[in-house]
Amino acid sequence: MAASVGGSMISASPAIADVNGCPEQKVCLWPDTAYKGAGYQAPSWPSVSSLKPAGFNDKASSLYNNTALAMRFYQDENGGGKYVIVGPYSGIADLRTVYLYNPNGTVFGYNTLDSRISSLYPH
Ligand SMILES: [Ca+2]
Repeated sequence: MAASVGGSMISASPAIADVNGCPEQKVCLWPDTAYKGAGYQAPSWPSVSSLKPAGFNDKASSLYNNTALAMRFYQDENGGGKYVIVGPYSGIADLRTVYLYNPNGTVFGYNTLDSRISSLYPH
């Protein structure tokens, strides 16, 4: 448990200022590209069946996976629809062009996942 964060600005809001604000072992999403805007930290790890309760459904334009697991980010809730795989401790600064897979695991190819992510699970 982090009791204090020296030198960092601490806000009462869960919003995350930038990619450096994404805590260890968390997944973070931002409404703008390049990890900008009022970011959102996934409340449960390692999966979120729906981003709707958090008001972040179909909003992410960039994301960072600050966990040791590869993660899948899905177009639909409950792991449905096309998805992108993001490796451990890495992010996607612009979701407008990503390498997508079909629900059956075959390659779909490059397309947008911008403002479409609805759920996330470990790969
Ligand atoms: Ca969606």
